[in-house]
Amino acid sequence: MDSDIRIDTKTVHQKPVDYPVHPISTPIFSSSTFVLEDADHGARLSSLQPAEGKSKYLYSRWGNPTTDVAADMINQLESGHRTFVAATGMAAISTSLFSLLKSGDHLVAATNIYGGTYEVVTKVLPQYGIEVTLVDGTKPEEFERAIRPTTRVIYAETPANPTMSISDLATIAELGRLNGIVTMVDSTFASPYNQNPIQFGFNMVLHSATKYLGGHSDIISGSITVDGEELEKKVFQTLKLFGGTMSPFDAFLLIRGIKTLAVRMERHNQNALAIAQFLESHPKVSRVYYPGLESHPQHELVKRQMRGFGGMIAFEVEGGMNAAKKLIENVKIITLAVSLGGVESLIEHAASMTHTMVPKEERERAGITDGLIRLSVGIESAEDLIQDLKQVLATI
Ligand code: LCS
Repeated sequence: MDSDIRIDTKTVHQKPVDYPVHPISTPIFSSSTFVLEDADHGARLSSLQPAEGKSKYLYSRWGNPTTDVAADMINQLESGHRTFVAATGMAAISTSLFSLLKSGDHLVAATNIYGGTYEVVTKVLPQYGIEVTLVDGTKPEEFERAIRPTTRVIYAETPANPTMSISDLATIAELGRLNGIVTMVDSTFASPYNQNPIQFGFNMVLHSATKYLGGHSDIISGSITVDGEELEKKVFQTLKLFGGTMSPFDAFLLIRGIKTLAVRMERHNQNALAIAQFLESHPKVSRVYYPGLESHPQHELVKRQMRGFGGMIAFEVEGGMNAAKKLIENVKIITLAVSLGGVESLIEHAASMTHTMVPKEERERAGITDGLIRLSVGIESAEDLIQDLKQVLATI
């Protein structure tokens, strides 16, 4: 820099960064904007035209090299056409819904969904003139009956939070295809290791990447995978305008997390099956919901659409709410906290925590009783986790 340039100019300008190096780990490109080579370069990117031989980045709300690497990794795992990453799972869900629904349109959604999603579909969407019909996510015939000429989206979550109920991916996808309706599924509980809904014909797959994809309980993030160009355009438009874009710092942690997804999921699957079997055989446990148990009412369907059964278990103990509270407060290795999908085991009470916004009547119908406990099984030793549950169950 010229020596006659003043200090206040010198402090803000650095030598432009050139990247002849090839780091094995993706750097955090924490830059809101990107240098344009000339006016035409800026004009082309701003009007969504390719700029041959020049950088494709204009502004980080539209796209960023670090967040793009995370998105591409998830896209590979889901075998999608394109994946977008979002600031949170809820940003992914609301961006997806708002990119396809307008006033006068109709949405058919499963009742068995995460509490926050339930609030969006029952409270927020109707404020914008979008009509919603809720159906039992385990019954494809209810989705079919609810379809109207104005239905634009079918929304499901499988396995569903917290009762592990399953939606039939192939049948619901076919319903959407025959009626020209976009099918969208929240696949967070399965993770791409255990389930790939696009293979069954679903059009959009959503994740709270806060959970298994991130895997370490250190970020809030989301993803949207689409199966074709038309949906890609719609989602990109809404994401960049609503602005629920992921931060490059979070993308760095997400990339780091995804690298160990397979080994983590293998252990989550093994541990959860062992714990579900232990709980099922315990006299103080009245009910266990785990897709990998033969007693799961949809176990045959589960085997058709999931490669593994995941790390999430819900169960009821004898003694209802009081016994459930005692259990979640007295475990020693397992931690009392909401959220899921991290390496550490977490336990919570769904009716008063994650699903408190769902009306009691609706909760009861979905199986979310006051005595229901949800356990996110981590990657610790299964024997230690079983021992932990055993010692508390003996006291209730
Ligand atoms: N989808 C599912 C299935 C979820 O479980 C959650 C969050 C979300 C979407 C929203 O994702 P976020 O914006 O939080 O990344 N589930 C939570 C839970 O069960 N306990 O705390 C949060």
